[in-house]
Amino acid sequence: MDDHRPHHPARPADDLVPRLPATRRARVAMRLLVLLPLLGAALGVAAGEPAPGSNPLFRDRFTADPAPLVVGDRLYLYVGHDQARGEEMFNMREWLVYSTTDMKQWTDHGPVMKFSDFKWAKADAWASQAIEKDGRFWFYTAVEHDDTHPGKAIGVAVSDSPTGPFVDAKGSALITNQMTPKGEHSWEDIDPTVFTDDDGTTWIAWGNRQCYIARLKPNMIEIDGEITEITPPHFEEGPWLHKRGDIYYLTYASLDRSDHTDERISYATAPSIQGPWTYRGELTGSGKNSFTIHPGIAEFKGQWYIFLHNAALSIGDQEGALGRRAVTVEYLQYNDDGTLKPVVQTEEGVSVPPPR
Ligand code: FUB
Repeated sequence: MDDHRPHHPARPADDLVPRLPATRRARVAMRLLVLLPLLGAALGVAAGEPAPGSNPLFRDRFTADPAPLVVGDRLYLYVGHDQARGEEMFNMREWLVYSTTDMKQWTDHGPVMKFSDFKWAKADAWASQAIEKDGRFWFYTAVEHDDTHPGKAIGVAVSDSPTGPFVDAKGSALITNQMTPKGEHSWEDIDPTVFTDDDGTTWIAWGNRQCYIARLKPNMIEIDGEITEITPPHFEEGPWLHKRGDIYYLTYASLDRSDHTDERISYATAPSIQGPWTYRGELTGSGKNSFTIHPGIAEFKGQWYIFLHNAALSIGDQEGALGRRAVTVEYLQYNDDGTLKPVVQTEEGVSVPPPR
């Protein structure tokens, strides 16, 4: 995939003065080393501090599965809290939310809910998404159901505020593994994405290996009618529904097992939420050091963004890993025909202007 970024501000000082004699280059490089911190200070960036808006977004905790929600002039970002230690695979017990008004400075609102707030769930605060409807906030979550309905399940919680706290809105799972008998594995029913169409109908899509979609009733806590399978090519998990203009987008974590071993992001488009969906290919490469990757898309103040995660962050003696990920953000740009421009995952993130 081509890097369509016009420049790379993190070039080493040596590259900036390649044609000067060695002693002169050393002197110029020394001056740059002295001047760069002063320039940073003038721009309000402390020495050694990443520029606001650069990746990963949060560096004091491991975060994964980003899900943005715009409310008024603020963008809220719901994430899973990765707490795996050592060789542990996943250890996710709660969801966190952060918010921003400028995509550079973030406010940490802390945990909004734990998996244990669903009395019928026994583990795993996995990928989730919040949506606003009729002035309330509905949080659709992936968790592990207790032994009455073995396997992963989808719950729905509600709050009067985007920062929670969220409480179980139904008292039982919205979707259980038993409702989608095709899948042969127990984690088929994960990663809900919710989307309200122009006619006011809210849809929920989800899945692992199989991707499903269904209408929600206006009460937001019941499926309305049939569950339909819409699995696009190489679908693995993490679907995200959005619409721009007349085009519907289904963006997801894909795994082309003939070609690579870590997930990438791919997408499909459709003229209607009910399809037909046309596969449009890969949008990103893999997340650094990470088997998983997960898309969350939003338009905010006239600019489109895609949130992702990788495993490039270390905190203390804990290095990035499958269960220690870090959320990132990149600009999302469209071609004139509505297809998406390839997204390159960068350290600069949105600390630099969008590519032209
Ligand atoms: O974070 C746990 C699981 O890993 C999510 O539900 C998947 O999307 C993958 O990111």
